[in-house]
Amino acid sequence: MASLVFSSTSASPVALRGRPKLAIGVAQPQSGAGHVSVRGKDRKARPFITRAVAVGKKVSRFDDVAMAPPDPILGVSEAFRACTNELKLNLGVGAYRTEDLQPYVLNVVKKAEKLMLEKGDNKEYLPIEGLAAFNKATAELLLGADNRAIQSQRVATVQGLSGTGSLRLAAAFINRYCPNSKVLISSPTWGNHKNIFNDAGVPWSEYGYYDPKTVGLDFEGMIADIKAAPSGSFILLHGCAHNPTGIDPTPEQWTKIADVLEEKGHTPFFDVAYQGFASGSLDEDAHAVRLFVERGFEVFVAQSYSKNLGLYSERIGAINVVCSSSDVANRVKSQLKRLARPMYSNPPVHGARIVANVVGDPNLFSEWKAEMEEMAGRIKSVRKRLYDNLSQKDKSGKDWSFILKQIGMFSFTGLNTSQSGNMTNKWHVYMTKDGRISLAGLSLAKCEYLADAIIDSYHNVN
Ligand code: PLA
Repeated sequence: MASLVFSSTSASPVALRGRPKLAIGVAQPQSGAGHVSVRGKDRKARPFITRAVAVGKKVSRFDDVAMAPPDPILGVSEAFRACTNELKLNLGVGAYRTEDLQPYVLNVVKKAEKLMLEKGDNKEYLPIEGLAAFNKATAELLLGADNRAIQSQRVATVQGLSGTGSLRLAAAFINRYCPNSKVLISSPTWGNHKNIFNDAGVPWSEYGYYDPKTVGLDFEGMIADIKAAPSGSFILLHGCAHNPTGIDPTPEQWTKIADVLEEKGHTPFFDVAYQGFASGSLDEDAHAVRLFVERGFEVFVAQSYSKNLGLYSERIGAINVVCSSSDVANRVKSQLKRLARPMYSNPPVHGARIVANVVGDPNLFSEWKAEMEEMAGRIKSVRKRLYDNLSQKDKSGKDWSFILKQIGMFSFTGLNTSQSGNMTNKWHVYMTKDGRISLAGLSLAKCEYLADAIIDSYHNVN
């Protein structure tokens, strides 16, 4: 089918200023804004042919497609790549860099890949639900191998296209099977959550989370909003290392959150994108999820191996639905598979094999834990250095200690949109407009420069 049409009804081609004349083109419906048959229905054709005649310009049926704005997070990396200033620093996307600011492939990943090559694994399709060894490993990593929900086969696990794809699959499930429920997301949250639920047609609203006055958790607001939500809502919670704030509830606060969810008959929906990356311990970072499972909730959990195994581009993660019985889990899993099949058919195998090999081999597993601690440790040390530099250099008396209290990859600086703009325009520090910086992309050597940029932006820009 022709996607470009040319004037076909005009007697003579119209010359565009300075451009060659257009050829008389492909035959199209002759009646101007006529009718075309689309899947048996008569639909009114767009009047683009008429316009083409009027201006004599080559037109596309996609003329009305507007330019999409750059992605607020991944668009920052594009802008960074285009910048030629040698001082430039990319603190936009949450991607781990070495002290030399180079991407890092974990040694355990290289070892697992070597083993895979030696074994000569084939490239056959995976089942729709993914690699069995991966699904087993990922649920055990999340809940603990001896978890009763796993032992009683109450967990429906489906390999997903990393965290994002797993969240999207769960959102499609909610849309199909809980069509009258809404999802509550924290304010603020990872920017893509809203896109995911919007595209899946799941209504959402926000619950209070961040208190700008204390640069801490607005626990009262959070509880009040969760209480006020219609019973049976899904409450999206960040399992650990809340993005973008870096502020997590304490264990006592998690217990209270669970009380309210129980009272209201809400379903917890965890996004676990940073297990092991927040504290350096896989078990510690799974505390909240395990608490809810232990208390008998049915729980959704999306997992990602982008950060903790550095498998960003392998797109490996999972959606787990902890159900009240193995029978329900079987049915839920069958429907997740049914949703996945027309979307992407079945998931990619490479990352799944890496995870299964690393978790399944005791030596590689302990090596992984050591590497993860090292990565988490490097982030903690730049966090400390940045705080030291800010406190020493800023003579205004401002308290920067909130930076030390935040955990995970990010720091939420409290800089507003124009201050963040100054960071980029004047200092070539690329970051998201919400004031978030990825400490995983910062080196000790660059902390002082960053502190100067923050102090200037904070005090000299409104
Ligand atoms: N959930 C949260 C809370 C995240 O922060 C991210 C990634 C994901 C899910 C999805 O990651 P995945 O699909 O790669 O598994 N957030 C990043 C990258 C690190 C991004 O925006 O895609 C971020 O910079 O916020």
